[in-house]
Amino acid sequence: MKMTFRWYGAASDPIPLKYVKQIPGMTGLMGLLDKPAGVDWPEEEIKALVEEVHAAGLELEVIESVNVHEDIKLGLPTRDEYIANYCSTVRTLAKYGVKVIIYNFMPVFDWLRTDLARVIPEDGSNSLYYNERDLGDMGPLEIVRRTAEGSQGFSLPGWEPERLAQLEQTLKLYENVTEDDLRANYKYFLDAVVPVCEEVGVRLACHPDDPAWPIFGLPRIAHSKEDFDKIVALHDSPANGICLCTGSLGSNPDNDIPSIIRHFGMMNRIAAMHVRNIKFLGQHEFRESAHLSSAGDLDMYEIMKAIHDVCPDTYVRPDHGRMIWDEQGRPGYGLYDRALGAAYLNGLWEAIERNEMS
Ligand code: DNO
Repeated sequence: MKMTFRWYGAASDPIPLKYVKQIPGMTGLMGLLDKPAGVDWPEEEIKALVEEVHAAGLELEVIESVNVHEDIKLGLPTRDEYIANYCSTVRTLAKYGVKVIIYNFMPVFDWLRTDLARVIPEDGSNSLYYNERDLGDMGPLEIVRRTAEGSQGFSLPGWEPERLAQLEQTLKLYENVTEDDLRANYKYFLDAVVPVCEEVGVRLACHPDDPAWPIFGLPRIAHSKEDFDKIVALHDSPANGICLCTGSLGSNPDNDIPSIIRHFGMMNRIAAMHVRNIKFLGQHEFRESAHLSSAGDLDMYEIMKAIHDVCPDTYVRPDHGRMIWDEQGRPGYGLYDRALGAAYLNGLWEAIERNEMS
């Protein structure tokens, strides 16, 4: 297992790489260049990023994310140009040592919450929160406005303003797109990109829908074991992998996370893991909790044990922390609670390993 940390680049992330390096057991980053979907990432910028990360004593073997252009998901004629750019970016990233590329295939919205700083009454910290009832009252345009407002001035992953500026138009384009259409467009993308990944030694890692159900009537095809069975079958290759996010899939209590990890790990399809805990508050209502098992509803020991048993060499990152100790930062991506999360997950790992040896 390689413990990693999501980092947004020196221009946009208030957390210096030096601090990341000081978290015990941290080996590297899940890093990115802040580029709109569809762009071919320039080699000189990739090179500069890799050098900066290496200079801090960290690795950059995982990129999160290279986003998929909406025209690819919609299957528009313009998709070929964007797919060619995607393939070119894969090649350049591989040249600089990248091994895994995380992305998602969610139409329009990436992750979605109805409150980015919900106060947790027990201890006064705050975290990301979702309540389907609030969403119903809001509608897509309102949620975009509220999310931008709640972001404290930080760019949010998956919420690029230039893309969301065309929200109404994009939502219209999806009106007649079914889940099967989306899956067919997904296959077209994978059939073009996976062979390039195989050639250069990169694995794609598809992030689940977050939350794990359809929203605003949009087709979503990546939120259960059955969905991912279909995705891995779209193009049969270890390079067509999964970024198994425990909190995203885990937002639906019907998803048994340790068993899903075991299922896809045994198929050699887990390319990366996001590990976090969540607290269920009601039907389609949850908040993100501290990583500790007892702080939420997921069994973090069983999750780490499953990783240990079926994909022990994978990349793991602590996911969305709460905001604690009055930290000001990007919602979900502060330093303190994610550092605590990493320390806790490393502790579980050490205990699991020791136990195996005895
Ligand atoms: C949210 C993240 C996601 C993830 C993308 C991958 O915090 O986990 O935005 O990075 O879905 O493309």
